[in-house]
Order: sequence, then C-alpha cells, then structure tokens
Amino acid sequence: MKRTTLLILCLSCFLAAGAENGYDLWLRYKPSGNQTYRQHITAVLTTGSSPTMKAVRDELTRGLSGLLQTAITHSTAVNRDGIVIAGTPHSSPLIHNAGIAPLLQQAGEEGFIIVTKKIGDKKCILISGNSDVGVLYGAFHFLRLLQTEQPVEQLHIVSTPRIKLRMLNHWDNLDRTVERGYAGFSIWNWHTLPGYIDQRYIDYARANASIGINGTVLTNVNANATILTKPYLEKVKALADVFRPYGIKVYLTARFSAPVETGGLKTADPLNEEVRQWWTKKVKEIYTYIPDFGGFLVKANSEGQPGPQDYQRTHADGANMLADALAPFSGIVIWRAFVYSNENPADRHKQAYDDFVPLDGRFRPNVMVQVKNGAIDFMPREPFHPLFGAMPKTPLMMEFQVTQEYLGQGTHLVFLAPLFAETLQSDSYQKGPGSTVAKVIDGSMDGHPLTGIAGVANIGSDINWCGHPFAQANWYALGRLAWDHTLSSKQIAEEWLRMSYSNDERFIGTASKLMLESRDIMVQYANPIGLHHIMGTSHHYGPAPWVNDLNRPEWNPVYYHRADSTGIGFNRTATGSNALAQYHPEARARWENMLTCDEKNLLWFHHVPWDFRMKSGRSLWDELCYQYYTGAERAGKMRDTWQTLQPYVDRQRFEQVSMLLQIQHEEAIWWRNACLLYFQTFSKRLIPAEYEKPSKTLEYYKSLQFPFAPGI
Ligand code: GCV
Repeated sequence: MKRTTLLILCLSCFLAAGAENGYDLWLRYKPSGNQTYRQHITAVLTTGSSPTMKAVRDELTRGLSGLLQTAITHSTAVNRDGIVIAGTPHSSPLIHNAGIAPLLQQAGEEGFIIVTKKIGDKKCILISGNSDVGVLYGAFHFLRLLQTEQPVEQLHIVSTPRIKLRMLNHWDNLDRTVERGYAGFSIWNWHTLPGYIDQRYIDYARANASIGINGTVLTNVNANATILTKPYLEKVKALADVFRPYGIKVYLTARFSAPVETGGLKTADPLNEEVRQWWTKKVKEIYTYIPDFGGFLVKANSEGQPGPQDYQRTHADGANMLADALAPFSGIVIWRAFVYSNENPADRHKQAYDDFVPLDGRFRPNVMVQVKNGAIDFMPREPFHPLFGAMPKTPLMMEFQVTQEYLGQGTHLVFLAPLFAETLQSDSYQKGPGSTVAKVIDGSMDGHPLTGIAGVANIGSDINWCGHPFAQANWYALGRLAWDHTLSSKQIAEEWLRMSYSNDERFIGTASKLMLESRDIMVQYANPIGLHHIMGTSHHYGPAPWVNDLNRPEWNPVYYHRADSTGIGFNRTATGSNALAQYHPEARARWENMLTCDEKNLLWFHHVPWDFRMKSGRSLWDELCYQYYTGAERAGKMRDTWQTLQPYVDRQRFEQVSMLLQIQHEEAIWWRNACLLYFQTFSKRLIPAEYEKPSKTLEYYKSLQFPFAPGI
C-alpha cells in the first residue's frame, strides 16, 4: 500500500473515532454490536401522503439505513417476511384489515401500537395509530427498540401518553440571548426567518417528536410584545409550518401590557372593553397565520412583569380575558403561578398558594395554571409545591427546569430524571395516601381532561444543542417522563446512553450509575440538608451565601439560610412562617417535627441548633461538613469513573466530558469551601480534623466576580 493511501486510511479511522460532535443527539442510528434485528427487517411500506407520513417514511429510511448499514428497500406490496408497515387504518387498507382495531382503541388519539402480525403468510411488523402523528411516535419508538437492542421478534406494544400537553418552554429573547441558557444563543434566527429555514428547525422537530413533545413556547416568559406584531408572526408561522408535520404546536408568551406597548391603548386592564377587543383581534390575526396555534403562556405580576394586579384585577381576570379570545379557536392559556412580591412580607414560599388557592374554580375551562415543581425556584432539591393538591377545580400543569440554572449550569453533569421523579412521586395526600403529584397533573385525581408538563428548555446554538454532552439526557428525560411518568430514571438513563453512546453492558452499567447518582452528589456539595437559594446573585453561578445587600429581601441568600449564632435554616413550622400549613396534614407530617423531619429537607423547614444530633450521630455542624466534603469527593470520583469509560466513547465527547468533570470537581470544592467558611463564622466550630483545610480564605471566595457569566 502506498504511503499516501495508508495515511488517508489512518486519518479517516482517526476522524471516525473522534468525529462525534453530538449534533445527532440520541438519533445517531449507528449499527449496534448485537444486530439480531437484521433478520426481522427486510423493507419498509408506508402509506398515506400527509407531511407527517412523509416524516415517518424519512425517519424509518434514515434510521433503518443507519442501523442496518444498507440502503433500505421500500415495498409497495407484502411480498416477503420482515416488512415494516406504517400507517393508520384510514390511510392503509392493509392496516385496516389487519385485525388490530381493539388495540388501536386502546392507543387513543396520539398513541401507537407496534405488533408482529401475519399478513397473508408473511410475518410483518405493523406500526400504527389512530392519527398520523401516532404512527410517527410509533416509528420513533420502533427505532428506539432497535437502537437499544430490545428483541423485536414478537412485538406487542400499545403506548399512549399519560399527559396531553408535553412541552418545552424556551426562555429565548428576540435578540437571540437565552435567559438561563448555557448552550449558546437561541436557535430561532429571527433575522433570517421566515425566508431561511435552518436544518436545525427540522432536526429540533425530529428530536422532540422522537420523545413525544408536542408543544413549544418559542419565547421567554419575560416577554417582549414585539413577537405579537405582524413581521414576527410571519416568522412564527414559518416555524409552525416546519413543526406541524411532527405534531408540534407553537405557543407564544403574551406580554400583558401588549395592548399599551404595541396597540396604542392607554390601559391593559383585562376588564376594559377596548383591551378585550384588542386581544380578540390579535388572536384572530394570529390564527390567520397559524391555524393550529396552541395559545399563550403568561408570566404576570411576577419579577417586574405586568399583569392584571396592576389594575386591581385578579390572575383569574387576566387569564380569563385571554382565554375568551382564544376559545373560539380551541386555543388555551397557560398562566404561571410563579408569583411573589417584595411588597408582601409573607415567606416567599407561601405567596403563590395564597394568591391562587382562592381562585380555584374561577378560571375558564381553557386555562391551565402552570406550577413550578417547588415553591421557591427550581432548587437542586425542593419539597413539592403545596399548590399540587390544593386546586382540585383547576388543571395544574407541571413546570420543570431542564436548563440547569441552579444545578451547575453548563459545566456540571447532573441528570435530572431523579429530580423530576421525586416531585412526581411525592404524595400530596389530597385525597388520602397515594395522591401523588403525578396523579394531580395527569388529571386522574380530579378528572381534568386538560393535562400538561412543561420543561424550561436547555437548547441553544451550540453544535451539540445543550452545551454539556450529558445535558441532552435532561431534554430526553423530560419528554419520556411527560409521555409516561411511571418510567424509572434508570430506564431513561439507560435508553439515552444506549442511543447516544454504546450498548456495551460494561459501559451502560457504569455510566448509568454515574448519571443516577449525579443529582444527589450535586445537592450534597452545593445545597445539603435542605439549604437553598445560596447561589451567586443575578447570574446564579457558584456559591454566595453571604449576599445580604439586595433591595428585595427575598433575593438575598441570607433570607433563606438564616444562619446565626444559634443555628441555621428557615423555620417554616407554626412557630415560624408556617408555610407547612399549606400542605395536607399527612404530607406535612414528614417534615413538621424537627426530630423526625426527613433530613434531606431539614433546613428547608427548620432553624436547627448547631449541636443538634443528626441521625448519623454527628452534630448538625459536623454533618454539614460531612455532606459538603463527601459531595466534593464524590464529584472527584465521577471524574475518575469517566476515565474508565474511554474505550467506549468517541474521542471528542470523551474529552469534552473529561474536561467538564474536572471543572465540576473544582467547582464542588469551591462550593464546599465557600459555604463552610462562611457558615463557620456563625457556628464558631472547627472543620473536623480529618478533612483537608480550605486552601483559600472566605474573603477570597467573596471577592470572586463573574460579570460575563452566561444566561442573565
Ligand atoms: C424567566 C427565576 C429565574 C428567572 C426566570 C424566573 C421565572 O427567577 O432566575 O430568570 O425568569 O425564575 O421562572 O419566571
């Protein structure tokens, strides 16, 4: 072999090993080691000519060609075994006559079935649903079975989503910055839309459809009324047209003061007739561009946003006005319950409940109230929000944060499925034991037909979409749990790892363990024992428990930890703010007594003396040291464990993750040292001798500045 040929060969091998930049997400369709599926698949037969069925055909072609490493044959007749037939009973006589009607009945409007069936004497795989989008979800699921090496010899799957609206909320601004975004700029290029359709928009839709996401709010809840003007609606239409075949509806954030800011009115009072007409007209206009527009997401009277309370009206007045405008088009209003005010002296924890519970039953049927998983703000660990279980007459939508604002942002590997699951499985005791938050939001508790889960997106213009290669898993987890909240975090982690990296069991065992422990580790080195909201001001990057000089008291970390010479923690019992009274008695029972309180949330609910005896036998101060030191040490172990996985991971992503885990370890030590040195000024106790002493002073940590931290 000539030297140049050899060189080219070596170079291409090297490039192949190192060429994974993460753009393909979990839709890589690389052939797996164990290709038993080969013998069961010979061709594809799709029926129907809708854009959605075209997407089905394209995805099956792309997926199977990749997985089988051969150009896939498209068949028009069932003339051999192993044909994958995809379609609805309406578009395909084959499917209509296949005897699967009872199964399809179970699949509902958006669900799918995947079954092995004899058609004549040929053994085929049928992917079907009652709608084209159901078939699309089925096609993605079928590919997932192959990607994760599940047996496909005899299939009998019926799957239907447990939640109706499965959404991403983008906090994307029109200038393309992303609030709390750590993966570059917004993927919506408003400047080149509507004429230029970036391939990313299509790949975004594919990725979402593959995990069942069916709604996207394109714009930040801190809203800009410009999005509702004609030139921008034309751009939104272009995106909606791209997403429609993938079953994704577009929603926008509505700035409550839009009638004043862009409509020239003097007021935005929801009971003012002119204002009502302005919205009615605006909504009509939107539907001329986007006939299946989903509706509005609204943040009102929160953190400086305008809202109905500016006119002495209630949240229900505001939501209902928009709901009335949307109702003729079957649009909905998603009204956020994330409200708190610095003028209200009540514990911030209590304010949303106080505002919203009296309004239960006063919202129109096309209004959902969107509630964050906890009452403060997406903390690494929060008890579930007391509104879950307290508004039976109102459909409540869950809001999770997929972007890692308080969870290490772009540099920490923190798998969020365990956090999501913890909230969903919490028992609200609304109707006695077993009244989980999941049952509240899937509508089964109170019989609501309108149900939803939203996740604040972690997507940006970075080549791999999410910044940290493992942050993709959080997008994936949101979709999978929204489809089926009974899936375990382990199953989700393993699926994602198999599709994104490798099916090698040695890799899966170690990497999934690493993912599953990661959130606990992060809590341990940053917010142990129920500490919360002690991060840096404004950018929220790193620790700053000492901050006490912001105008709004509830923006200061000292408001939350309340450390003093006697102890640390927020007393939310009857002798304190009594936020605990907002939970049903059985739910609060696990927290209200300091002696028996679940220690994971101890300082969330109690002000605890420094020498309080913990279950470990250690004093509270020693336990705090133990948790911080153990958390930081475990972060170091995550980095070391990753090194053992090098044989299974392409060079590029291996190195990215290696560098990030090194940063994570250093930042875990930063959290540990900064917090302990600061809390020590109150506890006046020594860090136990067995631990290495912090190498820097508290003054050093206090002096750190991050003027250009992303996401502000
Ligand atoms: C979009 C927190 C975040 C804000 C965010 C707000 C919200 O306060 O720090 O960036 O604003 O939550 O959810 O509305």
